[in-house]
Amino acid sequence: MKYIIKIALLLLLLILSLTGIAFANNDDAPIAIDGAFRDWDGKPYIADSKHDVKTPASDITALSFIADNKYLYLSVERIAAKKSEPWNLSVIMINGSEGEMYPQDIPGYKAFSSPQFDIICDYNNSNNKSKMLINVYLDGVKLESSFSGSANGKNIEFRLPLEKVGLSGKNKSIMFTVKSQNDKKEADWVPDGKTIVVTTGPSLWTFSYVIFFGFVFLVFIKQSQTKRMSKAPND
Ligand SMILES: [Ca+2]
Ligand SMILES: [Ca+2]
Repeated sequence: MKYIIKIALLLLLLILSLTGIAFANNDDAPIAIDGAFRDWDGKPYIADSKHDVKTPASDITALSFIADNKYLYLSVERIAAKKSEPWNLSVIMINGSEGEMYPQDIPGYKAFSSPQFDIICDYNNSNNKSKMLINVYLDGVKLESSFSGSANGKNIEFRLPLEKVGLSGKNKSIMFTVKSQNDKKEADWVPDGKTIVVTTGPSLWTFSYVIFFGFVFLVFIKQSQTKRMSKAPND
């Protein structure tokens, strides 16, 4: 019996050490998409390695995230940017159920399909970095557009409408990962080989954590198999 308790405690410790756990306030619209970044203080945050891609403008150093029942809010920081260097990000909605399913090829992860948001930023012929227009696309359709970059060109914030990928509503788990890419076909993934999970409200606390892709993949596959099985009698 003692042995079983010991094993259970060890397992618990292992799980706790594998997951970075963060709590965050989930008031209505927790973030203003306005190019001011103070509202991200105390929100869940992941640091990413510097120099894991050669191009500084594509090299993500930090990602902050939070969700309410309608949107996933993200703030991204990169290592450096020269004048008018574009951002080119994709947010892979791992458990998204609506929108076009794109085949995903993520390092350390089995091939699967899911919807993705694409974030294309455009300086609108201006050298003033805070005048950068940040556009959110899904399947080639522009859904959001805002001037929400920092003046030094290193930070942007934006929000993704969860309804479009079937993940809006109360107490939904949202699983995602972010890719920064460029014309030289370099890609910086955040987080590396793991996925981010955020739970929507309505509780005052949003639960968010990072887990290994493999584990998420297993859960995800199991869920879709269960769905398929429960659908089968109607086919
Ligand atoms: Ca803001
Ligand atoms: Ca990086």
